[in-house]
Amino acid sequence: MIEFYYNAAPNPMKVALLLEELGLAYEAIAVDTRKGEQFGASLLKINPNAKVPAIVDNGVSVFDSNAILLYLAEKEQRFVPLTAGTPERAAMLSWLMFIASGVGPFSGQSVHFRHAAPEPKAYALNRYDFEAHRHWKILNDHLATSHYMLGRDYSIVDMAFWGWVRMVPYVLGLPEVWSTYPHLKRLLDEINARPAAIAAEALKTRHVFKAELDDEAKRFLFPQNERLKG
Ligand SMILES: N[C@@H](CCC(=O)N[C@@H](CS)C(=O)NCC(=O)O)C(=O)O
Repeated sequence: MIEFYYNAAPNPMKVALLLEELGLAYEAIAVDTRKGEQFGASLLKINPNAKVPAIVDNGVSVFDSNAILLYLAEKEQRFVPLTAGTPERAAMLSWLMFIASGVGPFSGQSVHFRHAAPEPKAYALNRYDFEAHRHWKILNDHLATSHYMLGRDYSIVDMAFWGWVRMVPYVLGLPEVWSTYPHLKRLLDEINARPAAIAAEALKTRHVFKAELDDEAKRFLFPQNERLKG
């Protein structure tokens, strides 16, 4: 059985969706990052980056959400174009890495500076808000002419997209944002209706995660701030 180290944040949820889509047997192991559980020795052995998601599949450790998506999809030979050197495989790698290296990090920083950072933050918030919008607009424009991220076939790229697109109103601080990005919303709604997405969303109800972003949680999540204390 696959061990799945997770919390309810966007990157673990991508993997929860794929595990459900594949119908694989897995044990969901809650990692409460607001309590510092990501720094526990057992998780560090699996993911030296001290973050979720991570999996152990029959003794094989994999960390980083998009690496896990690719690993599981290739192993199961589903939801991924497999033939090297083809346009389909090239498009899959391009969009998967675009989400991994652009959409996720810029959206994450937009959340941080909008919702958590102390003042003054106008410069940083403007940079990350701008970049988050720019990345989401690229996806919205792509989805205007492509049903799924890779055309006609639902794939791990849509699952990587789903992890983050659920959060777009919070990421951009705009509850009404869907009128600007209707094609994002169209695919979000479609994926949300899939039984696997409903099961992935229900996962977090099995565990209790700390809700407060208090001083202790901030020390674990933003350890860099300790350097600013005199
Ligand atoms: N590149 C990693 C990022 C993972 C990541 O940032 N995970 C967050 C939850 S979405 C986390 O574990 N945060 C706890 C921390 O930063 O200490 C991935 O895609 O899996």
